Amino acid sequence: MNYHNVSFLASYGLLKQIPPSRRLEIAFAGRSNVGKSSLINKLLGRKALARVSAVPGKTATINFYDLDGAVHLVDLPGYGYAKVAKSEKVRWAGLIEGYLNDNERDLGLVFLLVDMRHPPTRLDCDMANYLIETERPFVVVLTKADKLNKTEREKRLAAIADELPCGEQLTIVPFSAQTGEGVDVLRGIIEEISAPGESAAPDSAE
Ligand SMILES: Nc1nc2c(ncn2[C@@H]2O[C@H](COP(=O)(O)OP(=O)(O)OP(=O)(O)O)[C@@H](O)[C@H]2O)c(=O)[nH]1
Ligand SMILES: [Mg+2]
Repeated sequence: MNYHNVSFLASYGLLKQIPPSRRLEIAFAGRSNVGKSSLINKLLGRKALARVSAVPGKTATINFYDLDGAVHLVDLPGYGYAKVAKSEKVRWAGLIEGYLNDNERDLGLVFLLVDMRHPPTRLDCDMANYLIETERPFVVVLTKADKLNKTEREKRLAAIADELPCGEQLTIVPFSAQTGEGVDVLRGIIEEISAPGESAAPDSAE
């Protein structure tokens, strides 16, 4: 997989605008400000392909990115941002659920991002439950790992499996968009999904 061959494809604000899948899709879900856009940029080695902001609630659309003509990465709007108008929340929820619920889509995996500094929120657990109920395979990514010291990190890693529904059965990956921790692991997972059985070791994923 060539991680330098990436491009922005399109943004959609309404479910009905989204065309049928043209490639295998991998989606990124998580609460607003958890680091979805930063993770996509880090994964694709680009500073600002996906828009990042200090102000939560920035990704108000579903954004599609092409990775080497092989996979489409799908940046979903963040949930749970209190300061967004109710009508916007309803529109976002419609987008997220409508996308995840569409069985016609070629959705290979969802990365569910959870802020590593805190226990998962109620909405994070609702999302995990939703993915379990709809039988969507997903991997949990613990974001902003650079912000924890060693003790905090170990504490969160020990606790998380008990805090998430079916946590014991989940793959859980610590990640930092700042240090690059976890990038190789996520790339390895993406390779495995896009070419099952042919996956190279994460080291050679460049
Ligand atoms: N220290 C640190 N900060 C991060 C990391 N990832 C994201 N951030 C910061 O967290 C803030 C939100 O990041 P985004 O990537 O925009 O988050 P998002 O999930 O896309 O947010 P929405 O689009 O609002 O849903 C920004 O200020 C980022 O710089 C990380 O791994 N480490
Ligand atoms: Mg975003």
